[in-house]
Amino acid sequence: MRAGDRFVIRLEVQETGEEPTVELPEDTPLAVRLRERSTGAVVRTIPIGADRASAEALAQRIADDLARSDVDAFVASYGIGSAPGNEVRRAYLGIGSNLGDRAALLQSAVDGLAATDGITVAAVSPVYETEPVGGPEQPEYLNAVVAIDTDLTARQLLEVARRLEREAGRERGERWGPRTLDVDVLLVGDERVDEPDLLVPHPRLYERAFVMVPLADLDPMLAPWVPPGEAGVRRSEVELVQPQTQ
Ligand code: X6L
Ligand code: MG
Ligand code: MG
Repeated sequence: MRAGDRFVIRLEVQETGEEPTVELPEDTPLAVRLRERSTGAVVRTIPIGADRASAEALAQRIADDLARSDVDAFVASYGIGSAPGNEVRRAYLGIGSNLGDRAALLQSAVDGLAATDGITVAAVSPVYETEPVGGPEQPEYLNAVVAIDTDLTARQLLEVARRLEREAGRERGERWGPRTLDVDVLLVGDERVDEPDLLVPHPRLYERAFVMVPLADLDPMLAPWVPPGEAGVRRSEVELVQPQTQ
């Protein structure tokens, strides 16, 4: 397959992802973004600053490569989809459920992670019964944190998280509403991602007792203090099974 059939390069306003218009203030930060053609998912962001001519030149150069290369050659030469050097890193994912058979849904998330190529489940925290924070009135959550070893990038982990949520029958409704399964990418080694649809470390990680308490169980160094709200976080009878490594 030709790389241009799979990916599209766009010049975007960094904040909004929109196409820059002529009325745009001259100092608006721009980004050149490579996206999956079919889903629009961001594969790579190159922040450019406000220099529109440079941004256009870069986008054109990448567009030429997309037209010339096959997918494998393009992905290899741009290092897309892999951590630098493909090294394995420890990552932490938050899981939560407050609809349906919550314990079974959390266990299938853990099993789904273990069954994913490039992921080994290293540890699963205790499960907590937690009072809902934010959003409408809704049932209590079961929350836990999963430690994984992975050579996937934060972006690839986000795609895995979305697949697991979809497989759990999650329906997108009201913001912060009840859900069968929520999988959040909390930390991926020391990778930092700051893109419109993905922020790692998770920006509200340190404010949420329902994440920090189970995270502290796995590695107290990552959660040296636990935020207020601890009162709404109680150990559950539910125990998740750590799948055997394949
Ligand atoms: C003011 C306004 C203060 C909003 C906090 C906090 C909003 C957390 C959303 C907030 C605010 C969230 C879970 C949850 C959600 C979960 C528990 C969210 C997103 N997810 N409550 N609420 N467990 N216990 O997994 O985290 S919705
Ligand atoms: Mg969440
Ligand atoms: Mg989420």
